[in-house]
Amino acid sequence: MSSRRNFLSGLGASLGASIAGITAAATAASVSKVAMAALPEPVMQTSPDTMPPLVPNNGRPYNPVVTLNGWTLPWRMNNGIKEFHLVAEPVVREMAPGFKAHLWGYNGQSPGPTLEVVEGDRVRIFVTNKLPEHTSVHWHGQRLPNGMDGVSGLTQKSIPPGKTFVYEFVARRPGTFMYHPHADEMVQMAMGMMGSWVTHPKGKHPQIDEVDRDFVFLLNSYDIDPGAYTPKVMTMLDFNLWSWNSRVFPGIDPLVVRKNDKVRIRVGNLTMTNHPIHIHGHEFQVTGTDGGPVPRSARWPEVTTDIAVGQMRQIEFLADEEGDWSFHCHKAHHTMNAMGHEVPTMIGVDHTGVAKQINSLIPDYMVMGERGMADMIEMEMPVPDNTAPMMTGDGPFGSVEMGGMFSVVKVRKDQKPGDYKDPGWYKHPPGTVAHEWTGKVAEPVRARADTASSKGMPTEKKNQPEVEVQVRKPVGKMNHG
Ligand SMILES: [Cu+2]
Repeated sequence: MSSRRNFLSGLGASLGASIAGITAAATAASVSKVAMAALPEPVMQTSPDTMPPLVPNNGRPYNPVVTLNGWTLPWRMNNGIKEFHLVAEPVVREMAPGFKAHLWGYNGQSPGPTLEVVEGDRVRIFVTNKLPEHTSVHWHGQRLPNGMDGVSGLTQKSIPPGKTFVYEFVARRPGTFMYHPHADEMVQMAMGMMGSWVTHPKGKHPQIDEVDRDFVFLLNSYDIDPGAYTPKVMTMLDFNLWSWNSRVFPGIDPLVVRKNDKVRIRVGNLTMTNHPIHIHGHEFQVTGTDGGPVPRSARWPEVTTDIAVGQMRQIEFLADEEGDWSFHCHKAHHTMNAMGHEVPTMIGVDHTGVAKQINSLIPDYMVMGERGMADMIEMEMPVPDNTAPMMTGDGPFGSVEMGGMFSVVKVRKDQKPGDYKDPGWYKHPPGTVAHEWTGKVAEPVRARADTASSKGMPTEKKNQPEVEVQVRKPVGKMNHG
């Protein structure tokens, strides 16, 4: 507690004598009039784990969301206004076990906490800037007075370092939103400044279903060299870490649901490219965007939905198939962690002899990727300290060979109501797992090149060389957008 007071006293004289009266948001009921006149004490989060949903204990009731590897910011009620306190500051974010990044965020983490309110709520948000440069907060997707829109220079002065600004508006429209700076945007978003916002409907809504599980997270990306801690902020497209809420698999928690739960997942994209988000074993519908609920007549089934830059999508499905179902971005290089981009394709190249010769010069030299790249995972290649494994995650059958934007939806029938602890790996019923065929295997019949014309195939085939010639593309910087 004293460290928080010290933190606040560092904000300068403007708070003055009222500091002693500031109380945590959780004990709002006992806060004195003097304290109410000051801004609420900021609530900080030190853990990157998925926090249990924050059940509201005042204001209109709602079914709270689960922020994947994140949390919801507590508020205090002040004369009917919901008051939040965001602190923009440098943070250390554990992106995966053993891999920490020096980012910028809010209230101790990147992304910042989720803000949850109810349609019609009047909301007041204090934003304290502890960054070394100015900032602002834009409330993406909201209906609000123009001067509350958070665009530095256009609708407000930016918030200088050390100062606190206040935003206030009514959350007019229910839905899924996000917040991020609109000041030195490229740098501040590349450093991890963003957060989710959910406005729950104030009662039964014709286009918004009640669900049992309601998840939210943001897609983000970083360019951090192996062994380094700080993102390269000038990177435009060539990012090497593709994350959900600033976590990479296997650091992303599973989405645990009970069999036959109705599940909603809200996803916002604050990277610089699109992400086709894909689920296994179920079909979903896109039930909403950051523009609001999709009319029921305009919904259709999908197993993948593309989320463009700056877009949000709300997907919903009935979790009626038990198992451990992959849930991931379908761009294959977005389910990989930090890798060198200039690795030539070696599949099919015979290195016999070459490696031996090089070994006499460089004893530790080894050839990578002759048979694909899967070998590299289990070889435990030496990597610099503080580097996320390129693709990994141990499953019950071996390495999952995934990193980045990947998680698992765990559907279980024996999970107790209200208990969403990680149940471990799915225990497949006997006879329901793909397995090796041990019977006779027939050799496939193939057309031979010299008999191709007699089988009605194009005659040019005759002139094809026996060995396929590999043409290697020029090696260089490629855009991985
Ligand atoms: Cu992607």
